[in-house]
Amino acid sequence: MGSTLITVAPTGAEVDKREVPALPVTLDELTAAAVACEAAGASVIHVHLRDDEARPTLDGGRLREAVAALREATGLIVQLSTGGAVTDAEEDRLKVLDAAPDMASCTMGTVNFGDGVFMNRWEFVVELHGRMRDAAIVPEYELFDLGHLASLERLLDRHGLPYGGHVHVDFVLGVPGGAAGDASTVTAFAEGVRRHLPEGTTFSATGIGRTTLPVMFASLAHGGHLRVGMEDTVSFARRQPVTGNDQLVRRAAEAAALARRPAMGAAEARKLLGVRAA
Ligand code: KMH
Ligand code: ZN
Repeated sequence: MGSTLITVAPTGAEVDKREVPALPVTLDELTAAAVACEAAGASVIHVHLRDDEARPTLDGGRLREAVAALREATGLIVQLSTGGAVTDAEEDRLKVLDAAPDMASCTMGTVNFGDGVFMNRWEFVVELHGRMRDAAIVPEYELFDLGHLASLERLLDRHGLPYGGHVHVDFVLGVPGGAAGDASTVTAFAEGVRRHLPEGTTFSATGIGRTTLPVMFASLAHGGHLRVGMEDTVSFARRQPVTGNDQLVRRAAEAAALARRPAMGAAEARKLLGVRAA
């Protein structure tokens, strides 16, 4: 049955620190969260940074500093977000790769995103895919809608496999404007992966807000992996705010253990994803 890759997305670009004080926004808070999440069972960290006012930033200096700090403090695979915030320019999103992370996200199409639009033009996606391969960075292809799966099939057909040769995708479900966060949607995505993507493709799934649990259980049922974190979920249960990212990772690790697929360590995750040695 194998084991379960758990990715933690501790911060994101949308949650407001003033409303959610436990959100890690400084480098110290991010590093402390990363250490606790690794101990709880995470092997990958999906990183968005904030500035001194806790607003989302893609500042190159801060990104390099964060990559170095996370590598120093943990053995986690460091995955930088190239999605940023919906207001970020394409050029700034491409420059994220200059911070030389192990992995980076690559969203496979444009999607309505609450009241905003998360823009991912085809030419931009092709550019991101190519630059990641040139820089030996492993992509995590983010799929917010079923059409993104068809776009990924087209991308791989026309432009080849990513660095390392392994394809890993994440279903981001329950975004207002994207695919629903429920078990039947996870099934549709998992079927799509099996039918349309290269053999051996792995997937994780993320459910936004209250969809976190149905998506988690459905992904495990399909042999998938998990992504959790305060980027996506800030309530642990009804009227119970999340106390920290490690609380969400611990719950995911418990669910994975119950499914007889315990959380995998970072060394196994590196091998699975084709990420360079630490
Ligand atoms: N913040 C969203 C607009 C990613 O990190 O690649 C995009 C996002 C996806 O979070
Ligand atoms: Zn993100």
